[in-house]
Amino acid sequence: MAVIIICRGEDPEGWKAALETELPDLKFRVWPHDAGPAEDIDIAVVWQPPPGVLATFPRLRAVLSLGAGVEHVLDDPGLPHEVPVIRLIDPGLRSAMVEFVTMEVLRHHRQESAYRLQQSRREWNLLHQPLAPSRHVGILGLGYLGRACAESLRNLGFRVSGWSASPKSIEGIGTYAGDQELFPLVERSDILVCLLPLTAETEDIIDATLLGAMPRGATLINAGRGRHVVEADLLDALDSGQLSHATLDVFREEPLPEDHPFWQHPGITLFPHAAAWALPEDASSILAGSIRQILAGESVPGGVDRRRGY
Ligand code: NDP
Ligand code: OXD
Repeated sequence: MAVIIICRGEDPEGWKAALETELPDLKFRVWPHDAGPAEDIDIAVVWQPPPGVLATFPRLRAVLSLGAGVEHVLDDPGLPHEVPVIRLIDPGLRSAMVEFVTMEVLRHHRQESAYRLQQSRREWNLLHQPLAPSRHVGILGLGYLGRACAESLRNLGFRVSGWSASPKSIEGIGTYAGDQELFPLVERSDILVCLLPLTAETEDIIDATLLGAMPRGATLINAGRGRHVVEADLLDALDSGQLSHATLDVFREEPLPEDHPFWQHPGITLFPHAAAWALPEDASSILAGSIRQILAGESVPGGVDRRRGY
């Protein structure tokens, strides 16, 4: 019985050491150099596993994502059908996302880019500054992360609304659900935050039609996935003044290619997928709890509905 750690662009040895401390009686392996016999593997802990690798473990009982998003697992055409996929529900990652979204909403709200431009020109000029209650923030996705961000912004006094697949009721937050209620939310969002999972329904959701429905001069914060945004439509919206600014943390191709127009665009603030990530020292106890439950045949929080895609 063993757990294999398969992660690209992450620190597999750091995860291994942290998980060994939590579960000293279990064997942990690191793919590919220390994978051992494939038939030993019961559980895979993964971030962006190469397509086809998970299919090579004949006794696999569960796949645990090292992130909240799971499209990096579900996109694998060889993923065994019957094996449960579990997304990470990590309070540390949630706190980091709340920090990131709050920081960027405040930066847009307080006109940070305009003041930095003025500074570069040695201009001393006070800009009209509305207060938070006159600014409407819309959040696409009211799940584990989106809801916490919505509540943080509500507590700062912003008018906050959120959009989800199923109806919700959250104190002090306007709630919208389903395809018919997307545009009523978008039309009133001075600042729109995307915290959706990437699924067949949400891919390319931020396109010319959606951007055109936002109030003129609005801003976008995308911390969901790059494939939520139609890049050419976003550039058009920024160049025409329909959008005044966009903060982008995630991209269709990561790392963002060196010659990509986003790098130099004055209307874009860019982060290298840095909004929130799971840390071995925080998240290993959560993963260890899930591993224990799986091995005991119990149900585990964060189970993914493969039909929905999240
Ligand atoms: P959850 O699964 O908890 O929440 C997803 C939310 O999106 C739910 O409210 C869900 O609605 C809603 N949703 C999904 N599909 C639709 C749809 N078709 N129409 C309307 N609403 C929809 O996910 P998390 O909050 O944990 O994470 C969200 C995403 O954030 C991740 O999938 C990942 O892509 C991204 N992320 C990015 C990070 C970064 O560093 N940039 C870090 C971590 C995550 P309902 O509640 O009704 O199911
Ligand atoms: C995640 C991420 O999905 O870091 O957790 O993007």
